[in-house]
Amino acid sequence: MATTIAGGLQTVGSAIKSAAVDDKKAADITRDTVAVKHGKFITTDHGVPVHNTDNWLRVVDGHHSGPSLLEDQIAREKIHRFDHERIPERVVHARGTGAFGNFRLTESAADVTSAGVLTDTSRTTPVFVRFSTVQGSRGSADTVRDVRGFAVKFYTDEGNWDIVGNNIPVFFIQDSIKFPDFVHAVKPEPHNEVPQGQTAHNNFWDFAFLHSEATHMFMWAMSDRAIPRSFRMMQGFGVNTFSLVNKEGQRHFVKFHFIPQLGVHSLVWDEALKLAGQDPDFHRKDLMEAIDNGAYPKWDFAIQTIPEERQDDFEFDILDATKIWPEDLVPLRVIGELELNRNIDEFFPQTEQVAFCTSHVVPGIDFSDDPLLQGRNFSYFDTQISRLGINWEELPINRPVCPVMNHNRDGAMRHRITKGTVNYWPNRLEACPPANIEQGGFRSYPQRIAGIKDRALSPKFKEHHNQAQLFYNSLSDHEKAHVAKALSFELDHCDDPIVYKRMTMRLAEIDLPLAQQVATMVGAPTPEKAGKQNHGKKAKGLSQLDFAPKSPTIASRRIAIIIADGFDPVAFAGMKGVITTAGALPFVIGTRRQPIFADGEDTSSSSGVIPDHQYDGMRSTMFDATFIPGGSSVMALAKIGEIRHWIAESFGHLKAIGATGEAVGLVRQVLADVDLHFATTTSDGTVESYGVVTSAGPYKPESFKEGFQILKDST
Ligand code: HDD
Repeated sequence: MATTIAGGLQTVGSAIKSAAVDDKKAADITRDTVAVKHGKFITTDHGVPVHNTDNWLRVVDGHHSGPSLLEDQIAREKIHRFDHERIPERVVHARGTGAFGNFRLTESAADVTSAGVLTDTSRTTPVFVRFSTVQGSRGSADTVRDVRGFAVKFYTDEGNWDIVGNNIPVFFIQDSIKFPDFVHAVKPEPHNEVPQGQTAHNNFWDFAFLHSEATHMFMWAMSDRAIPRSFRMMQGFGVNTFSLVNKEGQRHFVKFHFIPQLGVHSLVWDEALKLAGQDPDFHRKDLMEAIDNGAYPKWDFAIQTIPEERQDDFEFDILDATKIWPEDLVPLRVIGELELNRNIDEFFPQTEQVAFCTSHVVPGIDFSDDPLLQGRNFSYFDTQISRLGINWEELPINRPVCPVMNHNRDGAMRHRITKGTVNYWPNRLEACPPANIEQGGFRSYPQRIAGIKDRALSPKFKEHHNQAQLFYNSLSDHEKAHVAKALSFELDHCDDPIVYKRMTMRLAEIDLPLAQQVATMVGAPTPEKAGKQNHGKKAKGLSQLDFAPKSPTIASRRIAIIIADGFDPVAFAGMKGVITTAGALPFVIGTRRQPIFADGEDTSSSSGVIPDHQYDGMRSTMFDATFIPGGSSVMALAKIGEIRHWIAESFGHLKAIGATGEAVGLVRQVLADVDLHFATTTSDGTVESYGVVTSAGPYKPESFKEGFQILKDST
């Protein structure tokens, strides 16, 4: 916008002598001559300054408002533009949030690829990442139970490379032709467009039963992976099997991984449910707040590779997207780091219009015959055309940073100018020739293939339970308990008995006790015997407990400090200081958003603490922990039901609760039956010991307890 204005000014300015009109000169120039000063005033889209955008042009006589005039090109443009603001939302992954950042290669992978982005450690490659849910519409809530999209656009020197992944390493289906059926089944049902942002309905679970290939994936979707605490604390997976090709032309099959340096953390289900209503934009705000506060989220980038000649060495087909490559069979190799460090400037042009394609690979990276990837490669470009038009790659957010030159022409909204008299190849002028391999031209891997045409998959694709068992067996007890509760919740929302009865039979093929527990909860016949021998195998990297933070921290965690008149200023200042020093974000929650006075302070002065929020505007679910300083304030807090609920709910969500002095008694009172340890603050404000309410539940926020340790050590 500003460049257009400056350009416009340039024209007008040249009529008034100097091209560059600085503010001082501009003051001398009345609005009649140069109507626009460097974009400070509203204009029409055709650049004409507007003096009144609040009234339609109409006939008036000083007493009556007469008819509005069709001639009003300014009002018409404004309404036209409004009427055509919406574009089709994504057919899946409609709800998303994006940010900019960089990818830094830390170890060259030249042994397996020739791609510059994965071999040149001197590079820092700009990226844009969009996180998303799958099922809900563009305006649905962030914290629903769902898979999370994890799409990364690398603007490399050799063109854009898109990894269009999820936070779960496998998928519901093996063959992309099933995708429309899957999406129709998971999305709101055709007769009533219910439910929004949920898989808890007949059609999804009917589909899941009728496609046993979906078993492994729905076990992940029923785990805590599907209710992440933050986009910053979840893994990313390319899911499909791609290929890497090195300079010698050797191929390795590859899977891509993003491992969050903050560790993998989830909400608890009750919290996720409440946040969906209390703060539907929780994850979006969390990412933006962290970046605004300099707590840039980082992920280790890792690859798993299998040399082409070992393709058939596994009990599963390595091209099957419903299967992982267990780490003990195919180790991960960390070769880079992804960091997000810049929030978007405007949502629609960037996050809404960003468009990813699995078919966007750069030389050194290629596809595999993964039947899901093959269909994806067709679908993404196709869907962008209907969403953004054929020239969608000219939009700034989608435009490569390297030169684009070809003989593609025209189409709606084309704005790249390609000068010259030929737009075809070969041509007599040798204009815009292809690049040979040595010049960096992309060459598909010369794979030898043989076989017959048939609608079929290879035999190994027919096994659908081993890895679902491997996943469930590898979970900790409390993660398994959460899976059972999630399945009970989901199937409780299925009112067609055939759906939930058949699903409990499917669960018996994974784990009989799980199936029996869920069947009891949802009123299905209790399965008597396991459908399939459970080999009891486990694997690393499947439980969230395998992903502790690289270095325990409470940085970017949101901590509520609850006060009322008469709070203990030493405890308040002491704890607020160490929380801030540790990089966490303290939010003072008061009984009002007016001055709150410390113990003994003169209430007539205006010196009190101005809280960030008053308690009725917030909920414990929006914070990772709570601290309540002592003081005479506690008597008032003890009488406020919302505050007592805040304490009880925080405990129910297994969160750390800190308290000092009289507040210890309040917390103890509210939570009579648990073991409590509390911070005691000495008179000079140091925290002698620290403490948290530790629930009996296993889900202690280790990183947070460590964080309190940091608070203690840092006082
Ligand atoms: Fe997809 C969007 C991830 C299977 C067809 N998909 C989309 C997005 C993500 C994924 C993260 C949102 C991208 C963004 O933020 O704009 N999709 C996956 C993963 C899959 C997968 C990890 C399984 C491995 N998708 C899949 C299949 C098909 C599609 C099998 C079709 C055959 N996906 C699409 C799409 C979307 C899309 C319809 C809708 C919006 C878009 O492309 O840009 O083309």
